[in-house]
Amino acid sequence: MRRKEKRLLQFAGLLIAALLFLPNVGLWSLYRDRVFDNSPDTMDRPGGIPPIQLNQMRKVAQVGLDGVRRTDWHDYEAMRRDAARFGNGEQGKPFPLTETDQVDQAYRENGFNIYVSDRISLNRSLPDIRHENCKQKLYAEKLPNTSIIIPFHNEGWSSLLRTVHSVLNRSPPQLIAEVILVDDFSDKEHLKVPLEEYMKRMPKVHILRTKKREGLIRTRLLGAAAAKGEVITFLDSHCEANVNWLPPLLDRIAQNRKTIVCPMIDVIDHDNFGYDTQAGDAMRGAFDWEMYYKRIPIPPELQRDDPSQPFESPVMAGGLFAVDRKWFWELGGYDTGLEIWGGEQYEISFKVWMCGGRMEDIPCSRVGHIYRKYVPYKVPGGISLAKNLKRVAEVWMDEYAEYVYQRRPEYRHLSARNMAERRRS
Ligand code: LR7
Ligand code: MN
Repeated sequence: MRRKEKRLLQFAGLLIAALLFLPNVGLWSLYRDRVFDNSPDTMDRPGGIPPIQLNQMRKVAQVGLDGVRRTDWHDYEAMRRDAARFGNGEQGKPFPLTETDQVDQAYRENGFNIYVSDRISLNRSLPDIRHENCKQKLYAEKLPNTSIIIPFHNEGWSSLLRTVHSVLNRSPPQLIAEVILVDDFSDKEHLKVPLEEYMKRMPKVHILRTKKREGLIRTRLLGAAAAKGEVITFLDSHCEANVNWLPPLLDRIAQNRKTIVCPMIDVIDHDNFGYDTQAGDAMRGAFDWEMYYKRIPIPPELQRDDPSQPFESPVMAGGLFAVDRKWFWELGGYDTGLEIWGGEQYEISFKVWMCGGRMEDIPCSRVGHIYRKYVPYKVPGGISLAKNLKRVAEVWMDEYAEYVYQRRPEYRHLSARNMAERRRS
């Protein structure tokens, strides 16, 4: 009898411990759900949580011919929770705008409608618009972890926080070493003490600040210099990471550390915050002789039968990519003579291709970005995009810089800081 009671007690103890501590079962999982959820206008869907197919719950692992153990990295529990959300902007739906929502003031400070952003949950759900094949893919069980680096200058409160929430909500925690927010000398009050107070509840998030306005290039470098993760992943300060966005990026770097990878960049509408793919998905980055960035169709001979496969890209859009941290520094990081905005996407792209690395777009990784209506921030006097572009062309394009001068004769006599010094180094 006694022994039986003891057994019973032991069992009860174990049960309580499991309830408290087991991930996804225990009470901590409830805590994790709630602690970040300060959502406006979000309720559980009437009629309960939609069922999820059983085959989607199965976590599989396989050993490939290369001996690498691969696993299903999807977080089905989080996906189910997302699917159950409804309310303003949920499932990436456009916010129903009235004319009063579209006053100029809403756009002035950010170049997008911050009133709408403020009325959408920081944890809003997004539509899973990946190619069907992405849903079956397995990635290495052992992946490098990453520091996420987000530079910002006078970013809106809800757009910045939604970036951070989406990353933490949709990434396997063990793959996120830290999130580094780097403030490029913002003067908005909400980005000072209130941001620090808010981030106290997110121990992985650190805030660094520049001592003067540096521009996005040196601001990213400040974050990268502090980063401890094996990989660094840069994002703009107004993004939303979509389902299982991170493992497909890290997996390519794990296979070849000299690969720089970019997610597919989806569009978050600057008026209504609807989430959608960019027009024409089978496109990749390019530029013309004016150094104007554009996306052009992937040439037919390079198109894959399976559109979920990674493909090579000559130049990246700039803001959203992951790179092995040591490789980033072996490439020399960014040219610190590039000011405020622009040109750095070519510089890093040219270097990776010229130094024996490669650059890829990864269709199974999707991240939304708010394309602004206009640039809201000031650029200090004497600084211009043209100078950055000239500098990149002169340093890296050799005789091809001449083509740029033919199209932009006014670049020829621009003085771009420290050019000779850069070439020597
Ligand atoms: O002075 C500044 N200091 C900053 O820290 C100016 C900007 N920033 C921050 C800003 O808060 C944001 O997080 O730097 C980031 C990029 O600035 P944006 O959002 O004003 O740039 P963008 O989205 O208009 O421009 C694209 O091209 C830039 C060229 O320098 C950068 O590479 C951006 O990261 C890049 N954005 C993307 O690639 C997302 C897809 C858009 C495209 C194409
Ligand atoms: Mn941006």
